[in-house]
Amino acid sequence: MKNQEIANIFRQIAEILEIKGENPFRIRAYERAALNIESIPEDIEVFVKQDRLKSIPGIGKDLEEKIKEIVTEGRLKYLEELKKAIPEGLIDILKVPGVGPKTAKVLYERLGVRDLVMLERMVHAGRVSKLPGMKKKTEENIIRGIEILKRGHDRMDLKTAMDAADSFVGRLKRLKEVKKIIPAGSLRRMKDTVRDIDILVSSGSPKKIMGKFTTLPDVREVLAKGLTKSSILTKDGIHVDVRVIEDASYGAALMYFTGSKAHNIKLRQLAIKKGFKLSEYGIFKKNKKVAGKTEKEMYRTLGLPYIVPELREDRGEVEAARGNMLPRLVEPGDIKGDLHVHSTWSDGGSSIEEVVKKAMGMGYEYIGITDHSQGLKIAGGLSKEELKLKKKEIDRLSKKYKGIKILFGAEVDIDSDGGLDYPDDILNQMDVVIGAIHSGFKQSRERLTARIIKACQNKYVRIIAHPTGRLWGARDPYEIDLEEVLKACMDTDTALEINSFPQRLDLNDINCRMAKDFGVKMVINTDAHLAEQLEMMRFGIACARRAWLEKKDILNTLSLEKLPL
Ligand code: DGT
Ligand code: CA
Repeated sequence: MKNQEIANIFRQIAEILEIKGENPFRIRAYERAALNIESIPEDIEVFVKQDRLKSIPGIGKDLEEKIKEIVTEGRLKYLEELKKAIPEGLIDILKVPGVGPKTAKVLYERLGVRDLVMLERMVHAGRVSKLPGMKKKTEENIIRGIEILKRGHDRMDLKTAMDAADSFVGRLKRLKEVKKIIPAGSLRRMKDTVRDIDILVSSGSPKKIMGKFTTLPDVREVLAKGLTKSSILTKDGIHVDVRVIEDASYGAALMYFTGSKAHNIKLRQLAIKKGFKLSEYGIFKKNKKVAGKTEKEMYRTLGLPYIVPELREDRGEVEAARGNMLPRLVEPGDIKGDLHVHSTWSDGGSSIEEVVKKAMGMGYEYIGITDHSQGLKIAGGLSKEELKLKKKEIDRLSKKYKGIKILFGAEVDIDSDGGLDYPDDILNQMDVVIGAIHSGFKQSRERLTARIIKACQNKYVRIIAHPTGRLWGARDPYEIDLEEVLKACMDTDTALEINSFPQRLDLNDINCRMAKDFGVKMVINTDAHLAEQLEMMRFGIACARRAWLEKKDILNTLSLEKLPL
């Protein structure tokens, strides 16, 4: 949890510096450090102890000191001083997507807007568009931005939920009274965003469990404490419920609280048809319990094979199960490599060698080193000369590490008209070329669609990265006509990425399922900016499984010789 705390502090610093109009590179440095820190799977305190902070991308001497101060003191003096320089509520206003520091300043100076509540009042009263330099469109954007912000607060990304759940499960497990413990709900279904965490415990001593749970150190507030169910808010504002269930009905409860609600309703209807009654306590025939201890037993009693949690959304899984037509979902062991990884050559924090070692540790056959292209200066994009040097380095490492194929590639920026940031005679030297949009998100749907289609038509582009550009809590997806893009992918043999970064998970499950229906191949990539982040693959796999994808639907389950790059 420390990682998130530090990331939040760095983000706040970036925001205040932004209002103060400081050097954009300095601001970006804090933002980048925040993003990297929150996506490290390990606890940052381990890095402090082992004196490895500088191995994190973007952490130099200065930020190293700051992290140490936060870890040891629990606060950062620099941030406290910065905060004094501006009105408090202005920081919240900056969180509205589409409101930059300049706008925030004008709103404050001309309308006295000091917080979100006032901002909302002013935009709805039409006062903002009357200000010099502001258009009706700005006002509409702010209204939409406030909506995004509110939604972002409502739910968290999957990794945040998983980390929080793991921490509670880890602590509660130590009680000998706990027989079984599993986080259920949307988290168990591996949904990309999660509203709250529902933990189920099987135990004969609920009182002991409730006592422990409600007094754990991460608890900020106990919302309810009952005999078998309690709810708390963590220090990060995450809502966690724990329910204690008897072992005899653990399977029934797990099924019920895993959901989804729609899946449960479907099962209940099926149970009724078969003359049963289904509830969170079990399956009953004329008031006699016939199943309940395990989920497998529950499904079997309903005449169904086991349905994995990722599929339980009432998107045809119950029908498929009845017909024995459930897909054989892709599994972590099927993945043979990661085709989208950054290194220190652009904005990554690990050297190519570190990435290669990590990839070998994961048992991969190949690894694509795809740094940013020249136009993306802020992310350290590579010039043509630097590309040559990078190629040399890859050749050197290829001789040293024979157990893995290191693919020379790039994440090439797609410009505002669909052109690519490197000419064809450079692209043709690469093993893997990924096209990606990093700017012009506000263009019309037609234009954005046309840009992607044009990139697909370039014969060297084999993959489109994070196709809709969404960043959870920060940016809605940009609008594209997915059907048109899918058609273009089919015509040009281009694959679409499932970006495994928890804030992205893009394409999402629903869009991936549509891609599968079209016959478009997907690639599950991590977009790692640090060797450890290759572990994010599991989130992308979860997304693929929720989309019913099988091994054959995914390019990077193919061995190197079969890879159509
Ligand atoms: P979320 O919004 O990310 O927390 O999503 P869930 O699916 O975790 O939803 P939540 O926490 O409201 O409830 C957990 C599970 O409990 C849900 O997936 C299914 C079950 N459940 C909750 N309310 C109902 C209900 O009214 N009917 C049925 N059949 N199941 C319910
Ligand atoms: Ca939930």
